[in-house]
Amino acid sequence: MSEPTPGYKSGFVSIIGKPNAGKSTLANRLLGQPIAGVSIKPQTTRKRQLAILTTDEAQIIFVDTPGLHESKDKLSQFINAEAQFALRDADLILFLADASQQPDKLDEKLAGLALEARQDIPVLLVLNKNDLADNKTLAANKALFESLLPGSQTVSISAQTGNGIENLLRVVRGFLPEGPQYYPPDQITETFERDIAAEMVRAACLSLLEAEVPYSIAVRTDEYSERENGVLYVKATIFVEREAQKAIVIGKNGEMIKRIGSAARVDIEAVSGQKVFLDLTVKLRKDWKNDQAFLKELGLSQRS
Ligand SMILES: Nc1nc2c(ncn2[C@@H]2O[C@H](COP(=O)(O)OP(=O)(O)OP(=O)(O)O)[C@@H](O)[C@H]2O)c(=O)[nH]1
Ligand SMILES: [Mg+2]
Repeated sequence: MSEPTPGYKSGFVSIIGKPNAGKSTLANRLLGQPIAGVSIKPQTTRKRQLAILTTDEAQIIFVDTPGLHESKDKLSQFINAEAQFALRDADLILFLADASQQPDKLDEKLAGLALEARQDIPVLLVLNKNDLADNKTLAANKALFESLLPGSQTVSISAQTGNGIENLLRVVRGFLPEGPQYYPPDQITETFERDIAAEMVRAACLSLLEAEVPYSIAVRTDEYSERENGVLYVKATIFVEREAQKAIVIGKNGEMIKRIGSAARVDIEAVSGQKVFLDLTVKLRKDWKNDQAFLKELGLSQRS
C-alpha cells in the first residue's frame, strides 16, 4: 500500500442489485476489459469479485457481488453471505437497478437492506439498461425506484453501451474519502486468472444450457499453464449433480460441450490476452452444493 498523497481518493464501492441487473457487466465496463462472467440468466455470479480502477486522482475498488436469492443449500448460504457482506464493508453502495423494468419484490427487499445500511454508508441509486426502454418508461421507472430509496442521488447508465459511465465515475469519486492506493496501480482484480477462467466456462454454460441444468454446475480449473508455443493451456472440469445432466452438457455427438468450449475460449482469450487451448471434461459429483470440502476447494465456503 502506498503512502497517501494529499487529495488522492480511494475506497471500496459495493455493487448490489438483484440477479441479472447487470452488476458484472458494469464491473467489466468500468475496467474496460472482462474479468467477470456475464450471462443472460440470473445468479451468474457466486462470489464477490473486485474490479480495481486506478487513475491519477483516485483508486476505486468496485466489489461485484452475487444477487441475493432464496434457496437453502450451503452454496446459497454462502452466496447470500457474500451479497450481505457488501452491505457492511464499503465506503459507498451502488444500488444497481434494471431501469427498463418496474421494481419488483426483490428490488423492494434489497432496497430495505440498502436503507438499513444507509445509516452508515451512503447509497447511490444507479439506473442501468437505459438503452432498453424509451424515455417515458425510464422516467416512470426512475420515479418508482427513487421512491424505494428516498433521498438517494440517482445516476442513469447503460453498462452495456457505456452510456453515462463517465458521469457515474465522477459522482462516485465525489463520495470517496481521501486515502492511499490499496493495490498496485496495475492490479485490476484479486481473483486468480485460473479462477476467472472457470467462471467464464460457467457463464458459457449458463448462456447455452436450458432450464435448471446450468444451476447444477460447478467448474474447476485443473491446469492453467503457458505452453512453449505461447498458447495458454486451460484444463477445466465441469461438475454436474445428476448423471442425466452429464449427457445434456456433452450433447449429441459432443455438440454442446463444443459450443460451451468455443464461447468460453473467446472470453478467456479476452481476459488473458493470449491464444487459448481449452480442454473440458464433464464429471458427476452428487450433491456438491452441500459438500463443504468441495465448496471450500472452489472458494465457495464461508470466509473466516
Ligand atoms: N441491454 C442491456 N443489457 C444489459 C445491460 N447491463 C447488463 N445487461 C445484460 O443483462 C444480463 C445480466 O447481466 P450480468 O452482468 O450477468 O448481471 P448480474 O447483475 O451480474 O447478475 P448475477 O451475477 O446473476 O447477479 C446480461 O445478458 C447482460 O448482457 C445494459 O446496460 N443494457
Ligand atoms: Mg454477476
